[in-house]
Amino acid sequence: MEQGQWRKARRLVREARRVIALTGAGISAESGVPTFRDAGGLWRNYRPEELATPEALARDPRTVLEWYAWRRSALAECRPNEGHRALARFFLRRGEAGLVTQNVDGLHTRAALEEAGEDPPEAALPLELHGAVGRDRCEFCEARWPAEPLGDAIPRCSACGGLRRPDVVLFGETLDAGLLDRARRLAERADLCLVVGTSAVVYPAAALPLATREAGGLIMEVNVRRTALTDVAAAALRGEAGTILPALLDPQPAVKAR
Ligand code: BV8
Ligand code: ZN
Repeated sequence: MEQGQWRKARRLVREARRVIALTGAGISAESGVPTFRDAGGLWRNYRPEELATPEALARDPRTVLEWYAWRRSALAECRPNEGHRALARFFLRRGEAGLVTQNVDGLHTRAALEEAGEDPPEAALPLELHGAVGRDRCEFCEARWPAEPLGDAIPRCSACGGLRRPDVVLFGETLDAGLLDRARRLAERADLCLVVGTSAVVYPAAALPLATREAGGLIMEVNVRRTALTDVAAAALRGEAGTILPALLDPQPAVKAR
């Protein structure tokens, strides 16, 4: 990336009063988590939009729950990468929350624990718009549990007998209204929306950067390729999140005056 654009991007970050970062599956690609729509994506011969739906879960719970069990086992080997950690450090330094993720892999939370220790300040923690695959919830009541390995029987809620399912938002399900409200307010008040590793096709999350722009803020994109947002971004940094984010966000050592 040429120097001028890089200097402009670093200045935009330095001068931003309020920043929201929206991340997608691309930020976890370097951690070995398969993305949704890239080649070699998530599942051998299904499309996530077909499997990750309440209809599929009702029609064929075993196949859907096996898919999530497979994803959980793949995730067990993954660790946060330098992109997750640079974002955790960035919001820790700024001291105010602004990290919003579409991902359900829990890697932003693990990066915050690695960067800020056992009880990270809220500023370093992500708003997980689509939930977390490391948790189960009951399809009927509010009961939640840490995810457990799938046994032979379809797991049931001990309190009400409802289906125990991953605590994620499936396609066609509504997001938690409170979380979405908080994310929208962060986007509207931000003067910079940093969009990292998302194809920006899934709504309502993909509307957040546009909310920043409509309120007069700027969009800055970090992605290995063009997306639906590239043309409306004030800066589009082409490359891998794990490489770009530390260089973009970490305070650089002051250049020694020669
Ligand atoms: C909703 C949890 C109200 C599950 C996810 C018809 C019926 C019903 C709904 C709809 C419909 N048509 C449209 C909708 C709305 C739908 C939607 O937007 N669909 C899309 C597919 C068109 N949205 C919903 O259903 C939402 N709910 O709207 O409720 C409603 C209700 C009923 C009817 C209408 C409306 C719920 C959406 C949440 C779905 N759940 N996850 C699970 O994970 O199992 S979303 C899922 O996709 C993941 O969370 C993922 O994060 C997300 C978005 O994908 P991306 O993150 O962008 O990943 P992708 O692979 O696409 O892109 C990766 C990017 O990274 C690429 O750009 C690549 O270039 C880049 N990259 C790769 N490597 C790197 C990199 N960048 C940087 N560095 C690298 N190294
Ligand atoms: Zn229950």
